[in-house]
Amino acid sequence: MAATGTDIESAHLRRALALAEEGRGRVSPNPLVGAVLTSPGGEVIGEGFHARVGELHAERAALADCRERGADPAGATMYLTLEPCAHTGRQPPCTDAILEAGIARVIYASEDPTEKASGRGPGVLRDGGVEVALATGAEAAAARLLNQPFRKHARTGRPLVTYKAAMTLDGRVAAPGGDSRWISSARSRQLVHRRRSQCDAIAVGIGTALADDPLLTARPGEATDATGSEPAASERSPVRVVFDSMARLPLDSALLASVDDGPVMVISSPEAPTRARDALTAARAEVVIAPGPDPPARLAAALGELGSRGLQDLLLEGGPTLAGSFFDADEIDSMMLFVAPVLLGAAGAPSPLEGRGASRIADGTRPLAVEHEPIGEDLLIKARLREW
Ligand code: AOF
Ligand code: ZN
Repeated sequence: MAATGTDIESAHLRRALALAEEGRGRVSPNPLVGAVLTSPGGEVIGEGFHARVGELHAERAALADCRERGADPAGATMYLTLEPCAHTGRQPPCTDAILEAGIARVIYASEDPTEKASGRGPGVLRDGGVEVALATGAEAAAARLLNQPFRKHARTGRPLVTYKAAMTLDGRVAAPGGDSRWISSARSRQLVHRRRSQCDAIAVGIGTALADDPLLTARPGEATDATGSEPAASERSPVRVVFDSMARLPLDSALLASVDDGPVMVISSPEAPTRARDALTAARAEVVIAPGPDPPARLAAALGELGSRGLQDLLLEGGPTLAGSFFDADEIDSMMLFVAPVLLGAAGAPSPLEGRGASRIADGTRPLAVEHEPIGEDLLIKARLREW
């Protein structure tokens, strides 16, 4: 059967999505964007992606590639994973480049929900005589999924929250006394380090900070020993956030001892003793006060503070009490749950979410989508609770 126009469109958009992926971990706070240019005859004459914040947008990268190949972009079709911008930021408007190049047709797979965009680029192009279409279907859904942190941040001012936890086969994240090292295998923990290196911020509650004295740096290349030894931090340093309402983070904690490897932020309540807050500031942590009449309001205020600092992708690493309050406040967008082949069988050992929760199964939260994949002997379950 001959390929239809839609099949061809889908194939170019899938290629653009794959190109966009190449920028992962380097473009924040910008979105991942990929672009493919085809000649009027249907031949691919240029490819590009947004490689790093501050550098060329995917559109201009694809045009540069086209010219490098000695091809002419006039009359071409441009396939994009995101609507082209019409504003001047760190880069000039992509609409200018598209109009100057004489592109005939632009097909984009997702809208840009930021205030400065929101359809302006497609409008400018239509006014300039370019045929513009928003794709639908599987590629459109994939393009939205690609930039969930960017999209939630643009629409709410808060970061996307991914809760990561490792649990036993009987659903516990720690022994009753708090011991949790290690539930998941070295391979799973390495995967978490890679995920850390791609996010903007990593958060834990003060309970976890006191119990585990974690470093929370991204160490994707870490030797996979079981000793818990802590080698030097990698190139990228996500902000390490501690939800610590009474400002109890110890001044000799591993987190504060490593502020030179990555910033530390402490989210405290207005009730925290001023002296404790000042001591944390003196130890070079940024202390943020999250006000509000109740815990959900304080949590929303805290996430708003993170968002206002441009942090879009937050990895929540526990413990279960903090994660439970995120869940109760409807602030968990997705979960990464590692299930390890070990049984505790202990009453009173905590589960991944220790919140108020639901009292009937019928009132439980059903994720929008669940995927699972074996990671060595563990099983990684990814659940998406919300889509932006
Ligand atoms: C990107 N890469 O490929 C496209 C973007 O500060 P600027 O000039 O880099 O602008 C960033 C904004 O441009 C971004 O938030 C998004 O709205 C729009 N499109 N951005 O970084 C791209 N096409
Ligand atoms: Zn642009």
